[in-house]
Amino acid sequence: PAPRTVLLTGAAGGLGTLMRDLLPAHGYELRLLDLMPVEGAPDAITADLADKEAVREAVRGVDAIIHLAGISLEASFEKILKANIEGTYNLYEAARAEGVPRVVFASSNHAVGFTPRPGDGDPLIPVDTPHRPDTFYGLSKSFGEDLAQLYWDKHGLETVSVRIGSCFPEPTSVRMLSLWMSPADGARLFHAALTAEHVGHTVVYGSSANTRLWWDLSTARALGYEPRDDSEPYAEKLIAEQGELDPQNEAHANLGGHFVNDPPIWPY
Ligand code: NAI
Ligand code: 15L
Repeated sequence: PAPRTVLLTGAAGGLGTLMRDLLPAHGYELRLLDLMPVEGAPDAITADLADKEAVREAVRGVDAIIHLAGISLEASFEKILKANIEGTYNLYEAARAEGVPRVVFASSNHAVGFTPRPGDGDPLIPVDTPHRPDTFYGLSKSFGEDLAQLYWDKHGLETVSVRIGSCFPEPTSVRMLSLWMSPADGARLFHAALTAEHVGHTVVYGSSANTRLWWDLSTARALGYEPRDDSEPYAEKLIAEQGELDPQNEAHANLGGHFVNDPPIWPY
């Protein structure tokens, strides 16, 4: 049967807030978890992924988990270790112990951020390109994908790892013209990842059907994902404001953009 009750971790964050609005229309009842209180949701679970007991209780009885919680930008290794590496381990261990059959894991383009972006006429980046994290943050997403593979091979717990590009209401940079995932397409992709049969551990890229796409959406489409949006209507204005990407600039030459140079910037 299609999953109905879904635990959404990171529900107070930017993407979590967008998905809280959009996923119920696809037929889901959401159970919410975050370190921070979730505005307008008094029933949300306020817990740290470090709290194994709370995480175990939070996953009990759900049909699937969308795992968004964690540090979403570069930070010190110690902070990334706690929130993203140990936190994701705690979540998978709880899911295994409670028999939750599937996780949709918010991986990131930054797991492969040092991959050169394709130029005109070059092939799109495939999902089996080697991990080339651009930050400790990206490294934690590489780890999460490997953890998902381990829990599939060893325990039969399925995951769709979605290497999200940039999911915001609108693209705000020239780079995002290639990586943008509209919130509505994001909800469509999560829905496909929750309902496709026999996914084992599947890695997909997460974006809309952008004219300037850099990566291959075929594994996402194979789940039943049919993107409807394209960033192209934003192109003229963004290029007029910011100029075309400069291949001589390292922050423009790779998939991960400025993350290849970013110092730890996480505020807490
Ligand atoms: P965000 O930073 O707005 O939200 C993350 C949420 O996780 C926050 O509400 C935070 O309180 C919570 N959190 C952090 N540490 C926690 C812990 N130890 N225990 C419980 N909750 C914790 O990030 P955003 O943009 O909403 O991203 C959500 C997920 O998607 C993140 O895992 C991010 O890495 C990933 N992602 C997002 C992209 C995007 O375009 N928004 C692109 C690629 C990946
Ligand atoms: C990410 O992984 C971040 O979580 C998000 O805030 C954006 O910076 C996005 O990548 C991006 O590369 O645009």
